[in-house]
Amino acid sequence: MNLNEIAKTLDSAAANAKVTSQISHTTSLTEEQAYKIQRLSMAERLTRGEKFVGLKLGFTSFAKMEQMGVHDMIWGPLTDKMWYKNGDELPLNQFIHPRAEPEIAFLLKKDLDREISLEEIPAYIQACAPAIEIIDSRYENFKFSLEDVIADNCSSSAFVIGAWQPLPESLNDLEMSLLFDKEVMQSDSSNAILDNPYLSISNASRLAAKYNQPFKAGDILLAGAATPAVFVQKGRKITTKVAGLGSCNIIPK
Ligand code: OOG
Ligand code: MG
Repeated sequence: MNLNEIAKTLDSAAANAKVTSQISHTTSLTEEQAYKIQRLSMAERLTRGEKFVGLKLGFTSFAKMEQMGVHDMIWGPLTDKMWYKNGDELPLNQFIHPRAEPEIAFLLKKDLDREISLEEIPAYIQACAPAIEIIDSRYENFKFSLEDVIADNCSSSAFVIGAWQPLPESLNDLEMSLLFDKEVMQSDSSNAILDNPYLSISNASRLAAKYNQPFKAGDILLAGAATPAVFVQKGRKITTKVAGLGSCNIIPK
């Protein structure tokens, strides 16, 4: 099996917004091989000039794991091309079947090369903010195995971050909702994210250290969705609201 060929197929599916079939239908991959493919396809993007801007975690809530039928946390890199500004338009012709998720983002103030504890977070994290992640699986019908989705860079395709806020003492018990125009499509407590969204930082630091992924001052981290993802609808403004942290939005066109 040629991991580089699989990486190129996935990369071109993402670049051209064209579906491709699940790798696991024809090839069985280990998790390690899946992350190798993820790195190879990311290398293609970086060669085209995209810049690494941070990491995301996925499947940090039961709601997401249940929705997608997978049962382990995943992680992958984010690039500047995926980063839309608050209030931007989302050009739907560049996506296959995008879905939106309500998330919390973090901003690193210091390079991080080892696993840190909850107590160390204020020393390493500058700020947090409400965020929207747009995921867009490159696989038919948005169906995949855990290895498939890891290889497909965790379905990452776009994200928006609201205004940065100082870190509150606790990020527990905050209502997080995803709205299309004024309609609440999904909502849950921030506790849905690993029982405590701050735990996403220690998990990301552990993974970054384990896989030798540099994590630097100024990088961002997406903690993972608090609720199931919802298919984007043309013309309906997408908003994430996090109680106490504010909101951000993007308009699919
Ligand atoms: C994989 C990405 C999951 C999250 O926040 O849990 C994710 C997918 O569901 O396609 O981004
Ligand atoms: Mg997500």
